[in-house]
Amino acid sequence: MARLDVTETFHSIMFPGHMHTKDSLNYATNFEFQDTDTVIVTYPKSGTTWMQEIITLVLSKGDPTIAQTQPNWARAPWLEQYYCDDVLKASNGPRVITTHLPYHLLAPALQNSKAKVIYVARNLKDVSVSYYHFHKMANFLPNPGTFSNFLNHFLKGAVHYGSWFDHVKGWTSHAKDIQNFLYIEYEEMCQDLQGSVQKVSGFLQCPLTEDELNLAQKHCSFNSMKENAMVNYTLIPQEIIDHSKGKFMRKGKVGDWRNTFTEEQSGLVDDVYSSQMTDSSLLFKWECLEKTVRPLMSFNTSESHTPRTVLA
Ligand code: PPS
Repeated sequence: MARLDVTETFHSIMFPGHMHTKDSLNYATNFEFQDTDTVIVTYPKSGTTWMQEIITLVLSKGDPTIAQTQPNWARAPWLEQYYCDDVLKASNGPRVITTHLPYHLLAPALQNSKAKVIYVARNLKDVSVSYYHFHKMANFLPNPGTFSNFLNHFLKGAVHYGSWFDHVKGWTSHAKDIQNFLYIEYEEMCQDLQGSVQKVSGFLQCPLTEDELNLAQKHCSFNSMKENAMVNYTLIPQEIIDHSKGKFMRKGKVGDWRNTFTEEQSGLVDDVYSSQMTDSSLLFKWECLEKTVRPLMSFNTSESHTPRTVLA
């Protein structure tokens, strides 16, 4: 499947035609989830591949064999991509499925499902920089032009997979409607990888011994994954991902946006963030670290698996 220049528009959201077709997107929205499924949900560049690796290692009790011999898309295929059905049919054992779809497109399929949903969110400034660099190397995404040009499109949601704001708000505001939901932030994974792996193992009810946990943590570190051809996308031919233009495992840092953003761009994002998130009670940990946008009055700590909320 080439279609490198094709954009597939589905429910007003653009998707790269290289991996998506109308049929594959319809397949995703009508998917029959099983209660034993684990579903990784992310906006692009938010820690998708990392969570795929963590889950693989949790399920294999820290044994890296599968992580080092099977590409991530074969272990945790993207639901909306054309090959998903074939991969799932060929798999045995509990299914791990990945998706970048917004909540409203998957909500009907997920209704009444007991599938375990893990939502990974990342600071939108770092997401925009990571996404910009990925556009430069991925020949199935449009040429991003300058960062300033890309950022304007990104803030309007006029990029592939749609608006970061709609994605994050859609999924987190419906966390309570999903029976088994774990919310985790990329920043938390960077700050406390062992704790994050433990959180995932607890959520998947797949306890690890201390040795297994240490092994899992070791193999999903940035440095291990950077060298692992099964997750660093070097298996993808040059004409599809141009590896001379960058690396998929690029920096893996929190706050790297500071090396790209001007002060003006940072202010613009803060303003758009404030206006777009007024109807959201979500308080990101990175907000606390960087600047508190709204006063922290009270956390809802009754359910550790759902996003923390602030009563403003
Ligand atoms: S994609 O294309 O949507 O699947 O991309 P995604 O996997 O969501 O995001 C890629 C970014 O995640 C970083 N990454 C990691 N950071 C820290 N530690 C580990 N182990 C790790 N694995 C992936 C990757 O480097 C991309 O971020 P940037 O900022 O570009 O480095």
